[in-house]
Amino acid sequence: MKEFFPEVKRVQFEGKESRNPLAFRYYNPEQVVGDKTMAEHLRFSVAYWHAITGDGKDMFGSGSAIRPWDDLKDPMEVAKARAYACFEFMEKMQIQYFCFHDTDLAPEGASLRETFKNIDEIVEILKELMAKTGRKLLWGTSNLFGHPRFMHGAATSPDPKVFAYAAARVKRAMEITKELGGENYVFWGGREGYETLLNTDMKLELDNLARFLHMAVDYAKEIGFTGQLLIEPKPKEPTKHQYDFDTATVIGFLKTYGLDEHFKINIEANHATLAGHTFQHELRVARINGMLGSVDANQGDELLGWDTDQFSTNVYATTLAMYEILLNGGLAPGGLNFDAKVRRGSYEPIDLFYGHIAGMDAFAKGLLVAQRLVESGELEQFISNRYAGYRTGIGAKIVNGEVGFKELYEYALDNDQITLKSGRQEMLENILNRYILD
Ligand code: XUL
Ligand code: CO
Repeated sequence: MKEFFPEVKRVQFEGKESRNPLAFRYYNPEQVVGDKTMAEHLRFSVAYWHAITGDGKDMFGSGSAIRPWDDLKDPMEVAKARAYACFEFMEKMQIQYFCFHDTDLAPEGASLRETFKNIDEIVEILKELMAKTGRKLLWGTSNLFGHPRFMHGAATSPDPKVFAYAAARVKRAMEITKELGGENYVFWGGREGYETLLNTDMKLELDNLARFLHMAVDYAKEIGFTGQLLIEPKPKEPTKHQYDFDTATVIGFLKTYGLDEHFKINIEANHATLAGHTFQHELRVARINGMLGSVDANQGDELLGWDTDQFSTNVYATTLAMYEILLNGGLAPGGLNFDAKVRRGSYEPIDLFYGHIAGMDAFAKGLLVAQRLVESGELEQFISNRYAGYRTGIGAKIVNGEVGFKELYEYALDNDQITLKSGRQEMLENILNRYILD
């Protein structure tokens, strides 16, 4: 078998003194952190669409990437080469999982039947490679946004034929995910949103989106797909307003339509930024609602208002993310999927390695810091003390539902002298820095 990335051998852990840019300085898969190995905590995944299919094209220019299959002309031959290259990449990066959209795997055919045939051919290769290497599928999904047929949405399209077409794609993508032992199935509402309310029946679109997801739940049950179903929130791009705006919006939507017991959330860091939230905020909202399912690990640029999908290098953010993930008891069956692409100027194959190494080390370091933070209990202790008033006296009565406005009115009349306490934000920020820097 052809070696696609001969310039890189297996990327190994060399420790923080290493100056080898093709080594891990923090990610040591077998190292035990708390009750699990790093590999078990982090569950890294390669995003097929960025790492393998992506070619560096953007709104202003064509693909810039040099890839080892560039000499191949036949699109199916390219698709096959990519499948083998993906497994070589995972092997060399020590990454156990991958994720894909149906369309990442193979070119669209002239008909839906032909498209499925193309995809099936690649799925057979993936199956073989998975059996041979022990690599696993974190999640599958269907791309219901790229083709012009989805210009007005998929499940929220005004045209029921598009709704049906989208259903057929999800049906097949879910079957494939099951066939490959996928541990989750993701719904990112690509074009499920609107450009203007002047032409939009918002109520029908939302009702239809819920109908579509109910059908997906029913079908998963019918075929015995037991993986976790996930929704990935995003506030804008490509539509001006996406219905899955952020975690809180998605949870409200799921509850409104009786879907909440069937879905969890796949949180993407850059989507949090676009929604005006921190990554940690989105993780916290999902966690406290028991709905933190998986993570699309990347980061945005704080000076740019669009989805830049960069590799995570911000250790402050990865630390706080891993802190939420540890308090969640982990992510499994979810994981950390690098929904991240190298910059257009980083056009050489080796840049794919540098990108993933940067992200994996940033999360490994974040995990190590977060574990010490959780073990010390320093932050949780502060929070617990801050709310101590709710464990005794009138606070306990409020929490236990023993008082209403009448009783609180009487209480307030006799207790109107209030002594406030500092929130100590700067002290806490410095404590966090101590854990990161020491
Ligand atoms: C788009 C995005 C998608 C989803 C899967 O912003 O994040 O790649 O992760 O469709
Ligand atoms: Co994503």
